[in-house]
Amino acid sequence: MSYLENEIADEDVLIRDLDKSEFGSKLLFLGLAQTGKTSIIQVVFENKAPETTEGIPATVGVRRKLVDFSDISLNVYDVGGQITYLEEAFVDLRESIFSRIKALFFVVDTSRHDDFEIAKMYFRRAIRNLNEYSPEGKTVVLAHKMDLVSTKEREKAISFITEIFELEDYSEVEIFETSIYEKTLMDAVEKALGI
Ligand SMILES: Nc1nc2c(ncn2[C@@H]2O[C@H](COP(=O)(O)OP(=O)(O)O)[C@@H](O)[C@H]2O)c(=O)[nH]1
Ligand SMILES: [Mg+2]
Repeated sequence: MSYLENEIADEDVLIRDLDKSEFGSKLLFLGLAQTGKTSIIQVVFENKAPETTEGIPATVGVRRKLVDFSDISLNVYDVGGQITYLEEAFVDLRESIFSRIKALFFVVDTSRHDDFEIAKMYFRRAIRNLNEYSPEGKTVVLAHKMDLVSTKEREKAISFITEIFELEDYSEVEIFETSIYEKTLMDAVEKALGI
């Protein structure tokens, strides 16, 4: 078995294997590597315990999972955060990735200030693609790993990301503080989905 096959769990498929006839609402998780996208998906949609996400392998390419969440069928897309996968998502796979999206979750590791500028660049590209292919789609920014920020610094952290990402230019975009170890994560996902 090749390294790549080894990485792919049974229920996963690479996006290249998809046909267009998918059902369920589509959610897209985007963000730089190691920000917590796959962990969020496992905790929220697969009922995994947060601790079990420590050391999960980096996501290869784009992965899709069909899940049931609060009686809704959802197609959850997890885009590997390495720059090559992001670039592929924004170029070759652009239309299939960004079409028919109900909600885009842009995940930021709140504790890694040095990455905010490059994250912002991908955020803006994501918004442009969403506007083009899924103008009805909702965008939320998850200021994630908030457990690593002290309670009194959290508000400041949200303001900082809001400022760097220039979120005041995107009145329809909401930002939520989240952590896989806190209830905030489920609250944010439910709000984004209008549940
Ligand atoms: N402290 C903390 N660590 C997290 C959180 N979410 C994910 N992680 C950890 O961050 C690392 C990278 O997560 P992963 O889901 O692989 O990131 P991805 O590359 O964006 O898919 C893992 O060790 C996770 O356990 C969080 O809310 N708080
Ligand atoms: Mg991942």
